[in-house]
Amino acid sequence: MLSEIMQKKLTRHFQFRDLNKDGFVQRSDWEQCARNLAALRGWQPDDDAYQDMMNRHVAMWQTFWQPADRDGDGKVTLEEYLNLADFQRRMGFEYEMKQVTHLFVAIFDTIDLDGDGQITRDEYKLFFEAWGIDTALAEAAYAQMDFNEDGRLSRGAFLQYGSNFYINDEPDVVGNYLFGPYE
Ligand SMILES: [Ca+2]
Ligand SMILES: [Ca+2]
Ligand SMILES: [Ca+2]
Repeated sequence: MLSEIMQKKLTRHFQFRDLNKDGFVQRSDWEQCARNLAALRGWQPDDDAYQDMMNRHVAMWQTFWQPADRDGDGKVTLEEYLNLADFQRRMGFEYEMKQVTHLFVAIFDTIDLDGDGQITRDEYKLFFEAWGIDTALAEAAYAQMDFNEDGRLSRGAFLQYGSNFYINDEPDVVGNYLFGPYE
Protein backbone atom coordinates (compact mmCIF):
# COMPACT_ATOMS: atom_id res chain seq x y z
CA MET A 1 0.00 0.00 0.00
CA LEU A 2 1.23 3.46 -0.84
CA SER A 3 1.23 5.89 2.08
CA GLU A 4 -1.16 8.82 2.03
CA ILE A 5 1.64 11.30 1.39
CA MET A 6 3.01 9.15 -1.45
CA GLN A 7 -0.43 9.01 -3.07
CA LYS A 8 -0.64 12.81 -2.85
CA LYS A 9 2.82 13.32 -4.34
CA LEU A 10 2.16 10.89 -7.19
CA THR A 11 -1.21 12.52 -7.83
CA ARG A 12 0.61 15.83 -8.14
CA HIS A 13 3.05 14.30 -10.63
CA PHE A 14 0.14 12.83 -12.60
CA GLN A 15 -1.65 16.19 -12.77
CA PHE A 16 1.60 17.87 -13.80
CA ARG A 17 1.95 15.49 -16.78
CA ASP A 18 -1.71 15.72 -17.81
CA LEU A 19 -0.96 18.73 -19.96
CA ASN A 20 -4.38 19.11 -21.58
CA LYS A 21 -6.12 18.46 -18.23
CA ASP A 22 -8.50 15.82 -19.57
CA GLY A 23 -7.90 13.51 -16.62
CA PHE A 24 -5.55 11.13 -18.48
CA VAL A 25 -1.87 11.06 -19.27
CA GLN A 26 -1.39 10.03 -22.87
CA ARG A 27 1.23 10.23 -25.60
CA SER A 28 -0.24 13.50 -26.89
CA ASP A 29 0.51 15.24 -23.56
CA TRP A 30 4.22 14.41 -24.03
CA GLU A 31 4.25 15.44 -27.68
CA GLN A 32 2.53 18.73 -26.85
CA CYS A 33 5.09 19.45 -24.14
CA ALA A 34 7.94 18.93 -26.63
CA ARG A 35 6.18 21.28 -29.09
CA ASN A 36 5.73 23.88 -26.34
CA LEU A 37 9.42 23.67 -25.48
CA ALA A 38 10.32 24.11 -29.13
CA ALA A 39 8.09 27.19 -29.35
CA LEU A 40 9.58 28.65 -26.15
CA ARG A 41 13.11 28.09 -27.43
CA GLY A 42 12.44 29.10 -31.03
CA TRP A 43 13.36 25.68 -32.45
CA GLN A 44 12.05 24.77 -35.88
CA PRO A 45 10.63 21.30 -36.60
CA ASP A 46 13.70 20.31 -38.61
CA ASP A 47 16.20 21.43 -35.94
CA ASP A 48 18.16 18.63 -34.27
CA ALA A 49 17.30 20.07 -30.85
CA TYR A 50 13.59 19.83 -31.66
CA GLN A 51 13.84 16.23 -32.86
CA ASP A 52 15.97 15.28 -29.87
CA MET A 53 13.47 16.74 -27.39
CA MET A 54 10.51 15.16 -29.17
CA ASN A 55 12.28 11.78 -29.08
CA ARG A 56 13.09 12.14 -25.39
CA HIS A 57 9.50 13.02 -24.53
CA VAL A 58 8.00 10.17 -26.54
CA ALA A 59 10.53 7.80 -24.93
CA MET A 60 9.44 9.02 -21.48
CA TRP A 61 5.86 8.15 -22.35
CA GLN A 62 6.77 4.74 -23.75
CA THR A 63 9.15 3.77 -20.96
CA PHE A 64 7.52 5.13 -17.83
CA TRP A 65 3.83 5.76 -18.55
CA GLN A 66 2.63 3.34 -21.19
CA PRO A 67 3.44 0.32 -18.95
CA ALA A 68 0.85 1.68 -16.49
CA ASP A 69 -1.87 1.49 -19.18
CA ARG A 70 -3.27 -1.85 -18.06
CA ASP A 71 -6.35 -1.85 -20.30
CA GLY A 72 -4.34 -0.68 -23.31
CA ASP A 73 -6.67 2.16 -24.29
CA GLY A 74 -3.77 4.58 -24.83
CA LYS A 75 -4.66 6.61 -21.75
CA VAL A 76 -3.23 6.30 -18.28
CA THR A 77 -5.72 7.05 -15.52
CA LEU A 78 -4.62 8.16 -12.07
CA GLU A 79 -5.68 4.76 -10.77
CA GLU A 80 -3.53 2.94 -13.34
CA TYR A 81 -0.57 5.15 -12.47
CA LEU A 82 -0.92 4.57 -8.72
CA ASN A 83 -1.31 0.82 -9.29
CA LEU A 84 2.01 0.69 -11.15
CA ALA A 85 3.74 2.66 -8.39
CA ASP A 86 2.26 0.31 -5.80
CA PHE A 87 3.49 -2.70 -7.77
CA GLN A 88 7.01 -1.21 -7.97
CA ARG A 89 7.01 -0.59 -4.25
CA ARG A 90 6.03 -4.17 -3.53
CA MET A 91 8.94 -5.41 -5.69
CA GLY A 92 11.26 -4.17 -2.93
CA PHE A 93 13.62 -1.30 -2.28
CA GLU A 94 16.39 -2.32 -4.66
CA TYR A 95 14.04 -2.72 -7.63
CA GLU A 96 12.28 0.52 -6.83
CA MET A 97 15.55 2.42 -6.45
CA LYS A 98 16.68 1.20 -9.87
CA GLN A 99 13.39 2.32 -11.45
CA VAL A 100 13.57 5.71 -9.79
CA THR A 101 17.18 6.29 -10.87
CA HIS A 102 16.28 5.35 -14.44
CA LEU A 103 13.26 7.66 -14.31
CA PHE A 104 15.03 10.70 -12.89
CA VAL A 105 18.00 10.41 -15.24
CA ALA A 106 15.46 10.58 -18.08
CA ILE A 107 13.59 13.49 -16.46
CA PHE A 108 16.88 15.33 -15.91
CA ASP A 109 17.71 14.97 -19.61
CA THR A 110 14.41 16.57 -20.62
CA ILE A 111 15.03 19.57 -18.32
CA ASP A 112 18.75 20.14 -19.02
CA LEU A 113 18.06 21.71 -22.39
CA ASP A 114 21.66 22.66 -23.22
CA GLY A 115 22.97 19.29 -22.05
CA ASP A 116 25.71 20.72 -19.81
CA GLY A 117 24.91 18.39 -16.90
CA GLN A 118 23.39 21.15 -14.75
CA ILE A 119 19.84 22.43 -14.41
CA THR A 120 19.69 26.22 -14.15
CA ARG A 121 16.80 28.19 -12.72
CA ASP A 122 15.74 29.20 -16.23
CA GLU A 123 15.76 25.60 -17.43
CA TYR A 124 13.59 24.62 -14.47
CA LYS A 125 11.16 27.43 -15.23
CA LEU A 126 10.96 26.37 -18.87
CA PHE A 127 10.24 22.82 -17.71
CA PHE A 128 7.19 24.03 -15.77
CA GLU A 129 6.12 26.47 -18.47
CA ALA A 130 6.23 23.79 -21.19
CA TRP A 131 3.87 21.67 -19.09
CA GLY A 132 1.54 24.63 -18.58
CA ILE A 133 2.41 25.01 -14.88
CA ASP A 134 2.86 28.37 -13.11
CA THR A 135 6.58 29.26 -13.21
CA ALA A 136 6.32 30.83 -9.73
CA LEU A 137 6.01 27.23 -8.48
CA ALA A 138 9.20 26.36 -10.36
CA GLU A 139 10.98 29.28 -8.69
CA ALA A 140 9.85 28.10 -5.26
CA ALA A 141 10.87 24.48 -5.89
CA TYR A 142 14.22 25.50 -7.35
CA ALA A 143 15.02 27.83 -4.45
CA GLN A 144 14.61 24.89 -2.06
CA MET A 145 16.66 22.46 -4.13
CA ASP A 146 19.50 24.88 -4.92
CA PHE A 147 20.32 25.31 -1.24
CA ASN A 148 23.78 26.81 -1.86
CA GLU A 149 22.21 29.28 -4.29
CA ASP A 150 24.77 28.88 -7.07
CA GLY A 151 22.04 28.63 -9.70
CA ARG A 152 23.02 25.09 -10.67
CA LEU A 153 21.53 21.72 -9.91
CA SER A 154 23.72 18.73 -10.71
CA ARG A 155 22.48 15.37 -11.95
CA GLY A 156 23.51 13.76 -8.65
CA ALA A 157 21.61 16.30 -6.57
CA PHE A 158 18.55 15.97 -8.78
CA LEU A 159 18.60 12.16 -8.47
CA GLN A 160 18.72 12.54 -4.71
CA TYR A 161 15.66 14.79 -4.75
CA GLY A 162 13.96 12.40 -7.16
CA SER A 163 14.46 9.45 -4.84
CA ASN A 164 13.12 11.56 -1.98
CA PHE A 165 10.06 12.30 -4.06
CA TYR A 166 9.39 8.71 -5.10
CA ILE A 167 10.54 6.68 -2.12
CA ASN A 168 10.59 8.80 1.03
CA ASP A 169 7.35 8.94 3.02
CA GLU A 170 8.47 11.81 5.25
CA PRO A 171 6.55 15.08 4.95
CA ASP A 172 9.38 17.59 5.11
CA VAL A 173 11.94 16.58 2.51
CA VAL A 174 12.94 19.03 -0.20
CA GLY A 175 12.40 16.58 -3.08
CA ASN A 176 8.68 16.47 -2.27
CA TYR A 177 8.21 19.76 -4.10
CA LEU A 178 9.91 18.79 -7.36
CA PHE A 179 6.66 19.21 -9.29
CA GLY A 180 5.26 21.96 -7.08
CA PRO A 181 3.08 21.67 -3.97
CA TYR A 182 1.08 18.47 -3.57
CA GLU A 183 -1.53 19.79 -1.14
CA1 LIG B 1 -4.07 14.38 -20.90
CA1 LIG C 1 -5.82 2.96 -19.62
CA1 LIG D 1 21.78 23.02 -18.41
